[in-house]
Amino acid sequence: MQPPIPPGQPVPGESFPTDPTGLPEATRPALLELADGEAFDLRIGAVAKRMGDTTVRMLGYNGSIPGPTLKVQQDSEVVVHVINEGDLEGTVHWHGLRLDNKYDGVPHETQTPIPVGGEFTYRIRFPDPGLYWYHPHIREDYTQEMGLYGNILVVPSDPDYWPPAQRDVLLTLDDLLLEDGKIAPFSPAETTYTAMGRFGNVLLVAGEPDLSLAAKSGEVVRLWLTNTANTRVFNVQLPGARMKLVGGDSGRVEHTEFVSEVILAPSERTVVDVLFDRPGELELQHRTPDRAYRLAAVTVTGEKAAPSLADQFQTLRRAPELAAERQALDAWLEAPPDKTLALIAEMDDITAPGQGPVVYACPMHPEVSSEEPGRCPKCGMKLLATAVATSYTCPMHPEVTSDQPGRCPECGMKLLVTALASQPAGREAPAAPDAHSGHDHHREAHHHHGEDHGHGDSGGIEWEDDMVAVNRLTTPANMRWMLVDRTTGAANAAIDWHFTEGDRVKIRLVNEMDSDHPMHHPFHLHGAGRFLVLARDGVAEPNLVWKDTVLVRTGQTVDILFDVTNPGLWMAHCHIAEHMQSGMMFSFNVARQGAAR
Ligand SMILES: [Cu+2]
Repeated sequence: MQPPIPPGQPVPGESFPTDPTGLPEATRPALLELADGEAFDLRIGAVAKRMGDTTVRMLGYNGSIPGPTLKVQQDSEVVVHVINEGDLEGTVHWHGLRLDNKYDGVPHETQTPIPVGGEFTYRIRFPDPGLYWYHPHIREDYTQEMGLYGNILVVPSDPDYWPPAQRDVLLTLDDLLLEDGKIAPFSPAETTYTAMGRFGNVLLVAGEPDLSLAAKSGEVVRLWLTNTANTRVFNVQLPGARMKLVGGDSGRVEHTEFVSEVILAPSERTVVDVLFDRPGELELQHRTPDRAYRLAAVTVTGEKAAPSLADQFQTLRRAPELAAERQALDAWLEAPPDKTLALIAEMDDITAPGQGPVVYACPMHPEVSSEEPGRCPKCGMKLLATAVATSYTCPMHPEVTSDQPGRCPECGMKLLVTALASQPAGREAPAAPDAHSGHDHHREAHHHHGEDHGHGDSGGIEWEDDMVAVNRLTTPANMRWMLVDRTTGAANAAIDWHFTEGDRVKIRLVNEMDSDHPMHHPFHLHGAGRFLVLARDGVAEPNLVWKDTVLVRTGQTVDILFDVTNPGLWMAHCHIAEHMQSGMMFSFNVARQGAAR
């Protein structure tokens, strides 16, 4: 059931505005260095954004995409005066921050939505160093996709918290779906692309479709990466330079380590130090098992960086606060989970009403078909109707035909199907971004998308939209994503969890293969606390870091240890925007210590 449409909201059937004429051109994000207690305005409004040879209408904070980068000191507080001049009512969620519940930006729960033309003032504190971000929490499948996201860099009180680096470069990773030079339409009435989320075909890095970076020889650059996409998982590599993992969602990692790639699911952050040891033309890339995309061109000049940090770059460090957490890890690994959540989907047949589906096929594996409904033996996905009957005939009286199922008026026999029309359930070429990638990067050779989800070369990740036609037609009405509490059986909003400030809770996340569409989910907990990943499929996490989002791959079981620190009513949800919009979320209570529950 759709709730009634509040005044000022678009009416179903109407579309969001798309005309960029007369709008200010989107600018580069400003760096706002904010002192403790400082206040500033954050204005949501429409902008014109150049995308290759076309210009589209998008939304920005203070006229830029991404919005301004907030640079603040750990333990400081700032006041943000939000003015909503966007397309629909909104809130601002301060992602990853452990903050006062009333400023968490959850509509109808922690605040009244800010109407178009309205304002709201947030007081935001920053207890933890690291990289965070802000975005809307109403229809973010639309609003966040339109450009409403920005970073927060919290500078640690301890000057030795991070290894030395010459420069900070903040990069949001996103994608946008363009069709015929326009942003593919959204329905104001409902979220579409509910099955896999909305994949884009243009990659936007720091808001740019074709970003160029420069570095000096011997320079150590810290890359602060945030995945702001609706659903796309990024696997970031930088061939020709050395990459060292130094941090994650909330602060530094237990031990720094040299890596060749980092994987970020929607809303996850990763901090890597990069040493460019010699001059040359490099590429920051996103690499799936099948393709490589250029995220940015990197020109390393012959100019030498001074002073040289090359020696310090070789030094690997440990974080004592996380080494201390590791001491207690064995006990937590052995402990039974306090809560177990299953991640599953229910999907209706996407067929015209009144026409019985007669052939079922897997949208991911079209060679798999059946006359009966069921699941794909290769990937576990629910088989979808691919053909429907368009003509029925009585076998005894061939002159009796109908376009509806029924019985023969002559003899009462059930009419049998005599003609079929195919449905748009067949697998298509994925709508993959090919923006500015050289031909040599398209290694199309074998696009065998995970022979077996979770075990094949896809690694339990849906890297592309492999069922575009079906995905586009899915909405919360025909596709229901669910978090199910395996103890109580309650699903989504019916889940009723109560914790107390100071609790540590072991939560088991089970991404079930027995689901109408098994796929990965980035599971996010709001600022009631932060968590450590304990184990993935029973394997202890080798490098701890405080997190607010964890990627649960297809078929995977992930155990997390949630450190509950902030009282209030908080959300848990999948961070694929379309999954959350289809209901894959719930709220839980955290009581103050000593307070009666
Ligand atoms: Cu999900």
